[in-house]
Formats: sequence, structure tokens, C-alpha cells
Amino acid sequence: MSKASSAVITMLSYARRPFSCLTQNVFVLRNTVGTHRSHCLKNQWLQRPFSTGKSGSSKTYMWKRYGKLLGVGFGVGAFAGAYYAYEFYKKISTPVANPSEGGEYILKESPPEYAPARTIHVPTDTTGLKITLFQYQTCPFCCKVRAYLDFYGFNYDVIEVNSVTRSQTKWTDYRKVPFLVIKFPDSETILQLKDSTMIISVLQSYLHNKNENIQSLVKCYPTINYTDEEGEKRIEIMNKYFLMYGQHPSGRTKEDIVEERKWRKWVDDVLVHVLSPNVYRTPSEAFQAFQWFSKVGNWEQLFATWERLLVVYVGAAAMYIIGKNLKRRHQLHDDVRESFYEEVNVWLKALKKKGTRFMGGDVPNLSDLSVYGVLTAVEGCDAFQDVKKNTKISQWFESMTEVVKQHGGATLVSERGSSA
Ligand SMILES: N[C@@H](CCC(=O)N[C@@H](CS)C(=O)NCC(=O)O)C(=O)O
Repeated sequence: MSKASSAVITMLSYARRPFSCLTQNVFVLRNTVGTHRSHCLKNQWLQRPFSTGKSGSSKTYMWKRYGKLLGVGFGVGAFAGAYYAYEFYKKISTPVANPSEGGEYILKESPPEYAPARTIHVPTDTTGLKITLFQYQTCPFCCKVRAYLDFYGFNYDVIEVNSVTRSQTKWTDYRKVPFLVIKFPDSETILQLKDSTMIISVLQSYLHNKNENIQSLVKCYPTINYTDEEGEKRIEIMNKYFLMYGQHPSGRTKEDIVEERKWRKWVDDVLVHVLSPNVYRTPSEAFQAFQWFSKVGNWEQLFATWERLLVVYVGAAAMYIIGKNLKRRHQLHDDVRESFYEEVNVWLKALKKKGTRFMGGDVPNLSDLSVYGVLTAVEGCDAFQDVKKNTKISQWFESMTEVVKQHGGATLVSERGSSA
């Protein structure tokens, strides 16, 4: 779903390119004509004063005529230069704007009420937090957050965002999913946590660090707003891979914490990028993937038929094309399956070296949950069936499915609930 809307957006931005090329050609054409004209003008300019330059009145005439032109030219040039400098200055002076103090995560008012696509209730969650996840069912980042919430057994509501109308996120400036809205039993504050990795880091810090509440923990993740070289506004969340333990967590070595961080980053920077080119490898695979998204996302229930068909057909066609670009951008093998197998094997090799059931030992840690979460996004696609056939992922993957379903980490949440 997510991919469909990004698809349409990306298609539009691609569609703009030929136009901009066209405009450039017209511009070049005009310029050529212009250059030719000004060249003639220059010749006249050069010729007139000097060839007829003997007469003073002719000189005055020339200055009157061309001096004005020169003045206007300088004026326009100075104005254009100043404007350009101003725009440039704006670009380089906006990179860092730091609201900090966690203010960027506080909502001034409660978002509108939407009917949840489903409500997850786990009796062991006694934290009293009211968590709402805004998501696309098959977005890998959303799947990662769900894997985390389900493993720990948090209670939460799911709001399925319509990627065509995005009507459920009109009230926020944040343009992506997933994000969480959290309400607290003992405070009026309402928080909006943005970015899958930051969400997981904040909640995990909250579970481990009983001296801090979520409102104060978010202050450790200040955002930096900047404008990139293409003029796009971007947000960088500082420390998003770091957990705010307060003190060194018992039973964990420093190396083990660093490793966990490394894998979480690998998931965001590497693993996630092999998914799209693989699930949209051929037109029929792209179509099959979208049909599966429609099924697990319950689109038939949630969206109008025309919306669903639009997303499935247009989305599949667009993503097939975009998949090819992503393949180039992320320098995947010609046969993108090879890249998928390779990355999965990188993970499996590390797991084998560790010698335990999960990367976290007997219980999954955040690396396990992140790898597992993004893989569940493509679980029903041909690509993942191929991965299961051609690598040894199944054993670990099935163990993860089981432990997430059983809320294997629920004790931590209930302990946190009783200490609140
Ligand atoms: N770094 C973000 C990435 C989130 C992201 O890129 N989400 C995509 C969906 S998979 C999105 O919302 N794109 C904009 C859109 O579809 O409108 C995170 O980890 O949460």
C-alpha cells in the first residue's frame, strides 16, 4: 500500500523530468536565439560607436541609447543575483533548527478519533499507556514496529492509513508511517513518536529504565530539521539507535549492545532495500504482491473498490518500474534474488557464529525483532518463498513467529506496569 502511494508520487516526480528536460531544450533554443541576437547587438555596439565614433553627437546618442540598456541590465542582474544569494542563504541557513526538549513530539491537541482497523489487547500490559499505531499493513517499517509491540505484548490500536487519500493523517505534518500516538494515564500530555527505529528505542528505554517516563525519554531524541541539496525538507532524529538505559543493563556486555545497534542499522540501511526490487521483480510478481497486500491489509473492508483496484493495478505497474530504479540505486545484482539471498545469509552467518537460537541468546533482542519485522512485510510474496527454499532462514523465522505470537517479552511490560 505504502509503496503504491509512494509509487504514484515517484511516478509524478519522474513525469516532471521529461517536462523539465523539455523546458531546458526550449530554454537552450531561446538562448541560442538570444545569444545570436545579443551577438548581433554586440557587433552593432562595437561597430557603431567606433565606426561612426568620430562624431560627438553620435557618441552621446550611443550612450543615451545603450547606457540606459546597460543600467537596466546591471539593475536586473543585481536583483537576480541578490535573489539567488538570498535563496542560497536560506538553503544553507536552515539546516539546523533545534526545537529540542522533546517539544517536537508533543501534540497540542488530541488527533481526531478514527475507527481502529483492530485493537490488540494483552492482559499482561498494565502500563496504562494508550498507544495508537498509524500504519500501512505491509510497510516494512510498520511491520518492524508491530513485531516489537507484539513481542512485548503492548496494548495498542491500529489505524490503517489509506495511502491514496491519507485522510487519517491529515491532522499531522509528519508525512510518513509508522508513527505512534501515546496517551498517558497520569498526564494530559499526548505524544506523537515518529520513525520506526525511534519508536522502538523510546519504548525499549522505557521498559528498562524505570526512573524515567516516556515524556522525559523523548528529550534524548532531538530532531534536526534541514533542507537537503535538492531543497527537500528532511528530519534527522539524533540517537535513534541508542537506548537510554540510565545505567548499564545487567547481563549485557558493551560489545553485545554495540552489535545490536549495528544490526538494527543494517536492517534500515541494507536489508530493507533488497525487498522492493525483489517483490516487484516481474509484472506478475508485482501484481501478486499487491494482491497479497490487499488481502492482509483487509483493503476490501477498509477501502472503496475503486481505491483498492487503483492501488493494486496502478501500484503494481508503478512499483515494477520503480523496483528497477531501486535496484540500480542500491546496486543490487542483476538477478535481485541473489542480493536477497546474500543479505539473508549475512544475517544467518552471524547467527550461526553466535551459536544461540536468537541473536539475543535464548530470547530475541532488537536485532532479531527488526530483521524479523521487515521480513514479515514480504512473507506472502514469491520472493520470500524463494528465500525460504534457497537459504536456511526458516528455522529462525518460525521460532520468531512463535515467540512474537506468544508475547515472549511480556514480563518486562508487566513489570514496568507495576513499577509505574
Ligand atoms: N525512517 C522511517 C521510514 C518510514 C517510511 O519511509 N515509510 C514509508 C512507507 S514504507 C512512507 O510512509 N512513505 C510516504 C508515503 O507512503 O506516503 C521509519 O523508519 O519509520
